[in-house]
Amino acid sequence: MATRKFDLVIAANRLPVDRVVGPDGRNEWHRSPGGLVTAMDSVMRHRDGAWVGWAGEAGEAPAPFAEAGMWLHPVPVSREEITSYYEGFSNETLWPIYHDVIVPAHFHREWWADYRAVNERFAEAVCDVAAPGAKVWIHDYQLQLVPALVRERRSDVRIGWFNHIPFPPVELFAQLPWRSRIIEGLLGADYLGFQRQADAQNFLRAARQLDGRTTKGETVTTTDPDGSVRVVRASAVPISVDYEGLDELARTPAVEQRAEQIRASLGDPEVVMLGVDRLDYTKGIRHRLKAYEELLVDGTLRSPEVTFVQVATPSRERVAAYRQLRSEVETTVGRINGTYSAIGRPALHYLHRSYPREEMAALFQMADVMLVTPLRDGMNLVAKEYVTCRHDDGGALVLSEFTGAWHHMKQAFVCNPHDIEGLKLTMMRAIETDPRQKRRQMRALRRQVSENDVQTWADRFLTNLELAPERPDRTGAKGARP
Ligand code: GDG
Repeated sequence: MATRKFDLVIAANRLPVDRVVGPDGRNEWHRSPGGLVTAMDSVMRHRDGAWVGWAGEAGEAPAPFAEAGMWLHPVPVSREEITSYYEGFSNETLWPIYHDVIVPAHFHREWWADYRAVNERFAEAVCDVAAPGAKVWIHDYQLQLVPALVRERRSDVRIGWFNHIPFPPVELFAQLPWRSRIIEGLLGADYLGFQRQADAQNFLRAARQLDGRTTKGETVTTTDPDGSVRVVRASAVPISVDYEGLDELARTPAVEQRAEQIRASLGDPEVVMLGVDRLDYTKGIRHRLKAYEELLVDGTLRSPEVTFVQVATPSRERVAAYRQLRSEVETTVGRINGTYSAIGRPALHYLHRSYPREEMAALFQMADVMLVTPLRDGMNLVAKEYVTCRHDDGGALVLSEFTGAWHHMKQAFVCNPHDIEGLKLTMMRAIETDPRQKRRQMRALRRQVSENDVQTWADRFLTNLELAPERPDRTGAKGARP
């Protein structure tokens, strides 16, 4: 059977679904967790396109199939490559470097070799499904070589790349032994999108300082292997949430009742604080718990009048730094509960599992204070989801200034999570500020997110891709557009 071709092709490390074997032994596909999938799933439901990605299991890939209105094209990744390309180079080399080296980065040449090999495989799969002149939208740090690899094979397609995580300052990026190869890989694109302007600038600076490229404003000039000169644009397009869909879900009677039920099952405390994160060292969970514990120790907060619910979705459990984090978090949870809980009334509810969307919406709705305290985060969708679910204008958002979200959610209670005293004061302000003032802040936050939702983000990205500087110009002059 001939491969189907599409005018829009998405490539991301993971497909948006996980295989679950149903009770009748047949394959069922359930939505996989994480920020990228949450965002792109709603974008792709409004567009006819193909999604190229890994299906999440080692070895042979399932045949391409249609699911949830999309054409899914699985790319095989072997067991060794899961260790080297995914857990190794993506999550132990790039992830720490791109997040301020919160934990040390590890460099291994074998990991790099497999990263390259898997990127080649993704590029081939993209070329298989891309129609002539298609738009190819590549996602994230796992696929930074794909733009150039696609261009080598297909000069007819338009290539864009979006980074969901921060792009590091040049001093950190410079540590990467393969930094020039990564810059080269990315410059295969026509357009590069980043969460913050600072990320785009970091990239431009790296291209100039480390690789001697000419940059001007938001553009870099590059020469392709065939000698043609192109201009690549790098700018900020901040991601957002499906405001309409989530707002609608949060207003359903089932979700509203569930929110009341959760609150009642917590013993109707005066204040419920909530954290929702993948269990990742970038999310500042330890800092948040430390601040909460100190507020209990000094008697500023008392359990059971106040309680804290922390959902910590399991993540990257085979990577040592994540296992270490889990063990530290769980020790702290045990200590806090051992000291401050009453029978049947824990001071801290720690939930190491994932929940359906409806349950998340109910949790957001019942929480008086949402704690979003990352040490570094590309955007943080949880902050935007929380305000989207607060159609009652209730609640208060504590937001770290080290998230991309902070740049346009300045009406939140802003914190520096490294400053534990400051974090404690901000948590108390979020609890004690006059409710009318808090409602004003929440209304402003909701307006901001509703006017800049995920569809706006996707439209902006695709328009930027469309308008990106023109095709190769063999005279050596810069492209047609700035
Ligand atoms: C990366 C960047 C950037 C979490 N637990 C459950 C669940 N989730 C959902 C949340 C949210 C998503 O996962 C997490 O998104 P974040 O943005 O908070 O974080 P990352 O996974 O690190 O995402 C990040 C993002 O990409 C998008 O560009 O914002 O900076 O690191 O949507 O609600 N969803 C469900 N059950 C859970 O238990 N249903």
